[in-house]
Amino acid sequence: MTTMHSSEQAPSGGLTDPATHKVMANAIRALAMDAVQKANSGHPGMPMGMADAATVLFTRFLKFDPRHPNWPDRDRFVLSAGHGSMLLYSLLHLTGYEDMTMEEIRNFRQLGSKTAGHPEYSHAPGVETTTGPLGQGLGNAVGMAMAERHLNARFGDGLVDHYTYVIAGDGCLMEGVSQEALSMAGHLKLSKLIVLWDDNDITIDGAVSLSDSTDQLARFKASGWDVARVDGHDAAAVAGAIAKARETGTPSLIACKTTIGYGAPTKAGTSATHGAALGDEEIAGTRKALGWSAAPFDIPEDVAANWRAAGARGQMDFDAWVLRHNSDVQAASFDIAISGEVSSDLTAQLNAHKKALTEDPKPMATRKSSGAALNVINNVVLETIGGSADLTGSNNTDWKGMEVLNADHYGGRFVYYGIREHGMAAAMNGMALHGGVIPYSGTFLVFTDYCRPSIRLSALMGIRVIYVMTHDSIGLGEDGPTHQPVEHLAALRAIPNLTVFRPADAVETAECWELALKRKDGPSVIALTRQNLPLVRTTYTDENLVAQGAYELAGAQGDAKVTLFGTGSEIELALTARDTLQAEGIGTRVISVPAWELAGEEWFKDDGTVRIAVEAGVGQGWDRFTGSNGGFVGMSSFGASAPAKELYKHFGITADAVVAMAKEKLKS
Ligand SMILES: Cc1ncc(C[n+]2csc(CCOP(=O)(O)OP(=O)(O)O)c2C)c(N)n1
Repeated sequence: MTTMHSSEQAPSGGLTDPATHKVMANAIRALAMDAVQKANSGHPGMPMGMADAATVLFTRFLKFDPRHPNWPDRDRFVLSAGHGSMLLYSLLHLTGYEDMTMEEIRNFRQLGSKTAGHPEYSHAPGVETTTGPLGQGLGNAVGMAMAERHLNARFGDGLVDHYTYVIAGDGCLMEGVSQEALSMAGHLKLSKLIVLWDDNDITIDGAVSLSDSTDQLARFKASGWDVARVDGHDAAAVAGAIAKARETGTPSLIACKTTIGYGAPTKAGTSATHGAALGDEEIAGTRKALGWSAAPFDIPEDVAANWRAAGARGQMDFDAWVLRHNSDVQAASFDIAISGEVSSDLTAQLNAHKKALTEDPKPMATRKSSGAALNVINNVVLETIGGSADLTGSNNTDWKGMEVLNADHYGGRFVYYGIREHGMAAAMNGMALHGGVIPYSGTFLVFTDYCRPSIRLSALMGIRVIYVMTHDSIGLGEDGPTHQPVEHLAALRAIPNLTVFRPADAVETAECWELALKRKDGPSVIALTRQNLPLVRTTYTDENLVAQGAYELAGAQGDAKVTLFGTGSEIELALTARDTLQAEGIGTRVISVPAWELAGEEWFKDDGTVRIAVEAGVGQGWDRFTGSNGGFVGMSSFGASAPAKELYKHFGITADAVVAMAKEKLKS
C-alpha cells in the first residue's frame, strides 16, 4: 500500500466545475497563441489541443508546490512533446512559479529568457528536463519512474512516493526510442508512470496516416501497459482515466483524442497550427470561438485566482512531507542522496585501491580495471545504479554482491537494460534529473552512436550520467569493423560539456571513475579496452593525475626533443617508442592524455619539440596538442576483422611507426 496524500483524493470545490475548467484551459490557449504570435515563432497547436487534459492534470492530480519546486517528493511532469513548450510555460506561470513571470511569457523564445523555444532544464524551476528531440522525454520519464521506485524501496513511502506524468505526441510515439522506453517500463511494471498521448492525428507533414498506421494502444498493451482512450476535451473523462491509471499495477497510456489548435476557426485540426503563429485574424476568430475576450497576456482575475488555487493545492502535502521528513530516521541519508554529494570516503577507498594495484602490478584490460574500481565504489557510494545493455560480462559494470533492480525488487542497484542503448541512455538522463541516484551503464563504444541523442542531452543539461563504453578500438579484434570504433572518440569529444575519459591502465581507470562520480555538472564517457594493458602508473601517488587532463607520464632523459601524446592502449606504444628513441640519445617524453577536456592550455603551446600523438582512432582534433607541424599515428579508415595484434600492425599503429615519424620530423 502506498500512502494517500491529500492531492490524491477527490478534488474539492470549484476547479472541477466544467465551466470553470473550460475558462482555465482557455487561459492556456490564449497565452500559447499570443506568445507565439508575439515571437512570430513557435508551436501553438499542441498547447491549444492539450490544454484541457493538462488543466485536469495540474488542477486535480499533479502533486507539486510552486513555492518548493525542488521538493524531492513532487510528482514529475515531463512535456515530451517539447515543441509545445508554451503549454508548460503557461502552466508554470498560471500555477504560481515565481520565476515564470508574464514578462517571461512575453519574451518567449528571446535571448536570455527562461522561455526558450523548447523547454530547457535549469532555465526555470518546474522544467524537469530538456525536451524537443521527440521521444526523449518519454525515455527520461521511464528513468524518473525507475528512480522513484528505487528510492521508495530505499527510503520508504513517507519520503518517496510520487507519480511521473508525461505528455507525448504522435512524434514521440513514432520515434524508435519510444519502443525501447515503453517496453522497459512495461517490463519493470512502473505503475506510477502515466502517459497522456496527444492523439490528434496530425504531424508537420499533415495527417499521421501519411506515414503511420500503428495501433498504438495495442503496441503499449503488448508490452504490459494498461491503456485507455478518451475524448481529450472532456475533462471528466480525462480525470476518470487518470484516476483509474493511478490504481493499476502497470504503467498507463491514456490516448487523449484532441483537436490540434482547438478553437482556431479555420486552422484547428490541421497542421497549419502545428508550428507557426496563427495570425491576427485567426487569433481574433479563436478568441471569439472560445469566448475569451481578455487582451493578449491579460488573465482575468477570477481565472488567475482559480489557477493560483490549483497551484496552492500541494501546500498541505508539502508541509506534511516536511513533518514526516523531520521525524524520519533515514532523513539524513536521504538528504545526502538528494544532495548529489558522493561519500567523502570515496577518495580514501580509491587511493587504497590504487596503492594495492601498484604494489602488485599486473596486466589488465581497462574494462576489468573498471570492474575492480566498481567493486570499491559501489560499496562506498550507495547512490549508484549500474547497468548494461546486454553486455554485462563484457562491460564489467556489475560488482560483487550486487542486487538486480527489477519489478520484484526495486531496491536493487543493477539494471539489465536489454538491447536498448538509446532507451538506456534516455532513462539514465531521467534518473539523474530525478536526483537521489547516480546512473552509470555500459555498452560497446561503437554503440555510443545508438546513445548519442541522449548523451548530447546529458551534456546540454549538465547532468551526471556516466557512460561506460568498452571495446574502445581495433584492439577488440575479431569482431571486426562493425564493432570497432574509429571516429567515436573524436565525435564524442566534439560534444560540448562531455568529458571523455580514456585511461591507460588500472590506476588511471580508478582516477577517471573518481572524477566522473564527483562531476556534478555534466556527463562522462569512460572508454575502456577489451585487451590487456600493462600497469604504467607504477609509482603510487594519492594525487589524482587524470584530473590534470594531460600529464607527463615519462620525462625525457636529457633535453626533450620529442613529445609523445597518447591515450589508453596506445600509451604502451608511446612508452616503447620513447625507450627506442632514448636509446638513440633522443630525449623523449610521454604525455598521457586521459581527458582532453581537462587539459590546460599549456599543452597546446609549441615548445620546440617534435610533437606526435598516437591513438587508435581518427586524428581529428589532435593537432590541438601536436600543432600543425606535428604528427599523428592512428586510424584513417574503418578497421578489419582479425586478431588485435595483427590489426595494430596492419594499420601501422606501432611503436616503430611512432619512432620513424619522430625521426623523420626531427630531420625537417
Ligand atoms: C527527433 C526529432 N525529429 C524531428 C523533430 C521535428 N519535429 C518537431 S514536432 C514534429 C512533429 C510532431 O508531431 P506531433 O507529435 O503529432 O506533434 P503535433 O503536430 O501534434 O504538435 C517534428 C517532426 C523533432 N523535434 N525531433
